Amino acid sequence: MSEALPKPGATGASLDLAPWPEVDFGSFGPIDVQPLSRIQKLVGSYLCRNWAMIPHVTHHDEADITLLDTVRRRLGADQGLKLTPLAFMVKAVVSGLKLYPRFNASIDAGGKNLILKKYFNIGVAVDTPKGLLVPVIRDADRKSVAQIAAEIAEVSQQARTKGLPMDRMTGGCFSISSLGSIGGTAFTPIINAPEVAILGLAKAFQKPVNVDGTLAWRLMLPLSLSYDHRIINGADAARFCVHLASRLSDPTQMIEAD
Ligand code: CAO
Repeated sequence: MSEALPKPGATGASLDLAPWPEVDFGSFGPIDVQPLSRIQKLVGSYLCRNWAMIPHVTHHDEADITLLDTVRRRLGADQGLKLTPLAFMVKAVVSGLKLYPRFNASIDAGGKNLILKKYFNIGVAVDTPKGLLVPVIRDADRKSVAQIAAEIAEVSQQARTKGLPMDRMTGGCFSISSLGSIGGTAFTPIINAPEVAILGLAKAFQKPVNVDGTLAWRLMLPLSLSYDHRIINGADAARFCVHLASRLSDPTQMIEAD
């Protein structure tokens, strides 16, 4: 059987979808109509494209952040800054991208080449009243955990109050979406094309874990890694998450490396 080779990233394949259902909702009961914001419409079209065109798989794991939680609270108090697990996670992800370069790659628009990036720009999803924005922390490999925390606080505040210019949201290599301050045990984040993976963080929780033969209560952070299965295989996704968990279990190493 001979089949023409598809062009994965070419121009946006036609999906031949059924039309969106047209329903007269008002005929069933009272309703309000709210126009979608410009950001919601724009982000919505990107999400639909990414969900339809990228073969997503989501790998779930947990990281023991018991020590990290103590260290971040002590360091935050000493330095007078808000240090959440997210800033440490940005550093752990950079380390993962260095070890597994296919996570820091993109398929080019023609679908013929894999571009491997040697810079480390990490997108962080921010929930704003007008919709989802993803500012990028540039050169995260050259910033300390404290600098990253300060930048996340500054840029998320700006995103929520004034919005962000395009140049703060471009050039990302890998994104992180943290719902940990709200709740949840796991979710399926949608990859931010042309990136090839995104990490979701749900709410850390206490759990009895076997530590050297003894059951101990540990603070566990749920990780949900969605990856583009054209570029990354499941074994590498599992290794990537194990690496993240290993980095997070030793937070002082991350701080000392700064
Ligand atoms: N588990 C438990 N607690 C967590 C946590 C986790 N995974 N992550 C953060 N927290 C805690 C923080 O430590 C902080 O508590 P303390 O003050 O006691 O330390 C509290 O939750 C609030 O954190 P925060 O949300 O202000 O800060 P952050 O760095 O974790 O996140 C930001 C910043 C901008 C990413 C976040 O505010 C946000 O907008 N998240 C939503 C992202 C989103 O919408 N994603 C979905 C995209 S798809 O629709």
